[in-house]
Amino acid sequence: KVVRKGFGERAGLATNPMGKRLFEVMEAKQRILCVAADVGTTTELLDLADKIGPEICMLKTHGDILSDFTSDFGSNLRSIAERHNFLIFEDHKFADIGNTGLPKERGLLLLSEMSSAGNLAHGDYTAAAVKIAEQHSDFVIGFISVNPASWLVTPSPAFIHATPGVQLEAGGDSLGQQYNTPHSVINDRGSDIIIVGRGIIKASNPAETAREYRIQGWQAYQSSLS
Ligand code: BMP
Repeated sequence: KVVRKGFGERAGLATNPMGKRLFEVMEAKQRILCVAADVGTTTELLDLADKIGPEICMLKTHGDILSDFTSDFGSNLRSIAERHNFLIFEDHKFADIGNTGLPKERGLLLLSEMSSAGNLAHGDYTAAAVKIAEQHSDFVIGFISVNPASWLVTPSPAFIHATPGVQLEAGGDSLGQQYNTPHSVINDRGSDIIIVGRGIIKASNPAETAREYRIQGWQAYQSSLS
């Protein structure tokens, strides 16, 4: 079991403004839930964002799977995010030369581990990701990780950990995704944010189900503080 500092205290330790804001939103809203909005159209995404907005600290998007991406989509999503006070995380598995990735008041979640079976992001790769984060803490706000408690001896409270592969029951899908429960992700694996896609977006009532994940997530966080 990992015992941690609270998000309010960690907000004061983050160097990147976006990382600081994320901790502040989590503390103020009492939310550690991020929904992976993997839907096919902008209308579905905006509708989902508005419905689940109150339950989340962050919404994760894959802009490139939207079939009807339009220029006003970004501003529409941003106004929903402002209304419900959540951050937007575009999940781009971004890898390019430095010049293409210059930060614009943004923060990066470095992929240190993956949730899919047989992936290659472990061992030396994960250790190198930690070093890169430490060297670039002005831009890197934390990690996408699966079991940080297993490789971080002394986790830096300034970095946030967000974990995909979360459902209310452990299991998997037919393509290698592996699921752990909110309690296990936060209490045993030492993460801070649960990222939930299909567990919520495929539910018959996504808003109601998001509420359930939100409650379980926050309870798990609170028990990790004592
Ligand atoms: P789901 O809960 O439906 O399995 O979705 C998980 C989400 O997290 C997807 O958007 C996927 O792209 C993302 N993700 C993941 O599942 N594993 C990783 O290692 C990294 C990810 O970004």
